[in-house]
Amino acid sequence: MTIVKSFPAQPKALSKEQLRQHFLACDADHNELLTRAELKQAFRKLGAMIPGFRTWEALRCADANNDGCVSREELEALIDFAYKRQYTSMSDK
Ligand SMILES: [Ca+2]
Ligand SMILES: [Ca+2]
Repeated sequence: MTIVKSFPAQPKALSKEQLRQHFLACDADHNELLTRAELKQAFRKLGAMIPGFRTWEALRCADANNDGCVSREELEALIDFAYKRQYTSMSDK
């Protein structure tokens, strides 16, 4: 039996809790709503290749009342959406 050693340099995907903290931190004006612009910034920091497209996808998935923003009630769906994409960093690049 071969045991595959875990590769230490392999980045670990962010947990849902980390993603929650990240999205809350990206609510720049603290109005408890993540606007399209705030979401785009959030996905850019997560290292998304095309943040604008991810934002569009995320809103389609999480924006239940179609107001173009993610509210606190809709945040869980947004976290699920981001979690499935296995983002590994919250860099400021
Ligand atoms: Ca906001
Ligand atoms: Ca909404």
